[in-house]
Amino acid sequence: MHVTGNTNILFINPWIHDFAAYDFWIKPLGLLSIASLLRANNYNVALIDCLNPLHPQLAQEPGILLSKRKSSGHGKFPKAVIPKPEPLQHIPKRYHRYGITPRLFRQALDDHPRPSLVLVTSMMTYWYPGVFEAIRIVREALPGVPIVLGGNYVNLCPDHATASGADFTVQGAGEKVIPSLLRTILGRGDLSFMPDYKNLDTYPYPAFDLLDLKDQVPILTSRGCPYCCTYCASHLLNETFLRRDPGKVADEISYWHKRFGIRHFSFYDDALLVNPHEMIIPLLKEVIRQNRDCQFHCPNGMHLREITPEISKLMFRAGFKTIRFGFETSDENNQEKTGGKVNNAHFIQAVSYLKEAGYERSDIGIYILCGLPGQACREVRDTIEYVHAKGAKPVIAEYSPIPGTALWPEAVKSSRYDISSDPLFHNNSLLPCQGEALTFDMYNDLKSLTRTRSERQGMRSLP
Ligand code: B12
Ligand code: SF4
Repeated sequence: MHVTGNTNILFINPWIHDFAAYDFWIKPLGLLSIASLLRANNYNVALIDCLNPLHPQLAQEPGILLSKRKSSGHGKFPKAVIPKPEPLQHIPKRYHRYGITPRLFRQALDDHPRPSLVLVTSMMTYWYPGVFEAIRIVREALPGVPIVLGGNYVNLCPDHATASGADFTVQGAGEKVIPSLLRTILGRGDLSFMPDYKNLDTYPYPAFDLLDLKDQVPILTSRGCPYCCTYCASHLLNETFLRRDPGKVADEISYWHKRFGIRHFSFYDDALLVNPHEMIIPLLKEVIRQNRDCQFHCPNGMHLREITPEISKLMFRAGFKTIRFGFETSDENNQEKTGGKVNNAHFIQAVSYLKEAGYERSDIGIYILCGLPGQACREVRDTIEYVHAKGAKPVIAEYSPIPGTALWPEAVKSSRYDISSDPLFHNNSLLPCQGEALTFDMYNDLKSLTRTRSERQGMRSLP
């Protein structure tokens, strides 16, 4: 096939199929970055967002549960109960499709001009059933149109992704692979505008205008991370640590604020605070100077070791509202063994600086990893207590095993599931690597311990 002229390309953000999913400032940033690059090259781009909570016909759809959104860019997705996939039948919880209904999806496919190409993204590895369902429906509705699948699931489970039903599964950053992809599929790959991969400031801003719900905009000031923690995939997804110019990041924030009145921004960086003089300090100063009445949210954990009195004060003044930090454990041996990104002294110091700057305990969310291979309940409980005692808010982050990480072989050995055969078992809500030392009863008690932040109320079963 050889296509010329203004070609239509349809982008699909697929459903999430899971036991639970919360829109914690989730937007399809990677997909919209590719869309804006193609638009800059005169392609006609359109998006069907299966997660769109604003679809005008949602309320009339049978079986859909709607929920109110929060005003600051997060909230519940619409959802419907669906049958569990066969390998998850034994789990005594309801399984959902989060987002619009398949009927509305088919209708959107009919309403769009027939595309020459469909590009589908993917995020968590264990969300692949929603991706497969979207591809199946596109195939039925648009016979003969090539479908390409990319994103994190493909990057982390490339072999498994070949069963997706897409014509091509593509690994790597979309911006890099797009020219050869267009050449292979459309016979047209010479893009007149191409960014310089080593300079993130040459990328066009993501095409957030394609989203119906513009309640918040995610910002990426960098790609990758200089650390290499044993449980994390960052180094598998990014070859190097690349950063933007902080002034250009501030320009992007003010662009979205002026264009759509956006007041809430979420940072998706793996390492926002690292080498603070290169990014966060100049960025915060510029945000304060611009004085735009915006709020900033960091749902992805930041580095405690980088927190200083100056950064704390600047964050507070700039409107950094949701702050979360990766601590993982108070066991210093394990901190060292898993990558050494933080120690207890960093944590204690950071909390005191943040409080001096004006943050309250309830603002300072500290992620604690739960369900690591061989991990005992005691370690998690001690960490919750430690975090609480030092004046911050413990937040449990259930471990999701990721192929290719240093911890993966141990995860495979320790899991009661065959996690290497089916990514459904990577689902963190299954606690796939938990063992006798951390049973589900203990886990439930740990959850209520974090909620009540009390050592004594109803905690008798905790060893
Ligand atoms: C931001 C983020 C979040 C956000 C939400 C992001 C979202 N949109 O869904 C929040 C904070 C909510 C989140 C939560 C979690 N996350 Co998270 N998250 C990330 C993070 C840091 C960045 C994702 C991102 O947007 N990157 C930037 C964009 C530009 O990249 P991208 O989407 O990959 O797109 C590029 C390519 O993939 C490709 N591409 C994408 N689509 C397509 C399509 C085509 C056709 C092509 C050709 C190419 C292509 O091109 C794009 C541009 O270069 C990643 C790590 C990372 N560095 O990627 C982890 C990551 C995805 N998360 C991870 C984990 C473990 C979690 C949690 C389970 C953590 C926990 N224990 O609680 C939760 C689970 C959430 C849930 N169950 O609801 C793991 C993956 C786990 C897995 N099994 O898949 C990752 C990889 C981090 C890690 N620790 O290693 N996360
Ligand atoms: S510091 Fe954070 S992002 Fe970087 S490798 Fe460790 S867990 Fe991953």
